[in-house]
Amino acid sequence: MKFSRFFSFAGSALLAGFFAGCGRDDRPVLHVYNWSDYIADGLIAQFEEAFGCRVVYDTFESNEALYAKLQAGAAGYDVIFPSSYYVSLMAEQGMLQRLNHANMPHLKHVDPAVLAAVSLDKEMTFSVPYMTGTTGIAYRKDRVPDFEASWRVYGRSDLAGRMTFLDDMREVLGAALKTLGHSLNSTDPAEVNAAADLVIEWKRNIARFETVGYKAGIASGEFWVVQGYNGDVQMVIEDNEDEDIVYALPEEGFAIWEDTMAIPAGAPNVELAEQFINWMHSPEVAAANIEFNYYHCPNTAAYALISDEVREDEMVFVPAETLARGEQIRDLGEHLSLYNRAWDRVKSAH
Ligand code: SPD
Repeated sequence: MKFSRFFSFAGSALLAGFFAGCGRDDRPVLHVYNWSDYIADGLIAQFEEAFGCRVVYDTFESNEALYAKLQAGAAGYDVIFPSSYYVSLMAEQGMLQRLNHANMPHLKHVDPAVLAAVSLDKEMTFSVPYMTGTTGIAYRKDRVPDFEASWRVYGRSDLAGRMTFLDDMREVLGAALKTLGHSLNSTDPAEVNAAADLVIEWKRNIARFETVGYKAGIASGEFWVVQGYNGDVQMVIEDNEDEDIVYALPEEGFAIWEDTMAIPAGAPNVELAEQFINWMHSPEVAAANIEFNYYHCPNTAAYALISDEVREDEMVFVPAETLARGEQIRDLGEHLSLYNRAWDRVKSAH
């Protein structure tokens, strides 16, 4: 972690502690629930200052964890960041509020091309796009010089114990489905079960399912092959200035996804939540987030504000011909339980 990354969070925590310690912190509170490592340095402190509020920031590592926590009755979040394929499910179950666009003028900057091509909630009824990205394989070329861009690498017993998969059901089963030549949104029980069987076979070669620690693991050399999200891998490469780490998109195909911002039903502070989502799409803030996260935030006004280096980085702004080899993760509707059962089988297999 860069020093600045650490100090922005530490500074924010100290400020909150100072107010709390003096017993005179009557600022309104915004509760944000986001993925780890997913907002630029200092932005939370900037928002607190600009809106005279305090932000309580909590993180999760998978859509399943977010959904399960809210389903279990966790109340109190004002802004959450589900992937688009969970938005319709949550909306149908009354877990999300309709968004009032009149209170969010910066939504005019949301890139219409991305809304048309990638977003599932195209009218932004319940969610606003935050970042889009891909899921591929990062490997250490100093350790695996004969790497081939295929999910079949997970079958290599010579790399046993040096590989990780994300702890992300759709991503892992999706990789196996693509390897078997199927859609990663397949709802055919035979195909999904065959994918689970393949992951169980691969499981003997992986160290663990890991969504956060794989980044430090590949940087330190503990892991040599990891399934990862493009921006997270790029962050590891940049932070460690490590040219031996390479991101590859497997020949069989890969996942394309979009993470969004939404307001859960029962959010205590809707006004502040709307201000936060709106502010996240102000051009300067969106640009800061692209530069920090190395993901594509679909905000047309931000594109002119980012460095040429990032704008021309094909890991961040993935060319259309590359995206054409991927497949977007979609909502499975009633078939989600098929995947849940397959995933349970993968997790409990020895
Ligand atoms: N560090 C933030 C990573 C966010 C990844 N979200 C994508 C999930 C798609 N399954």
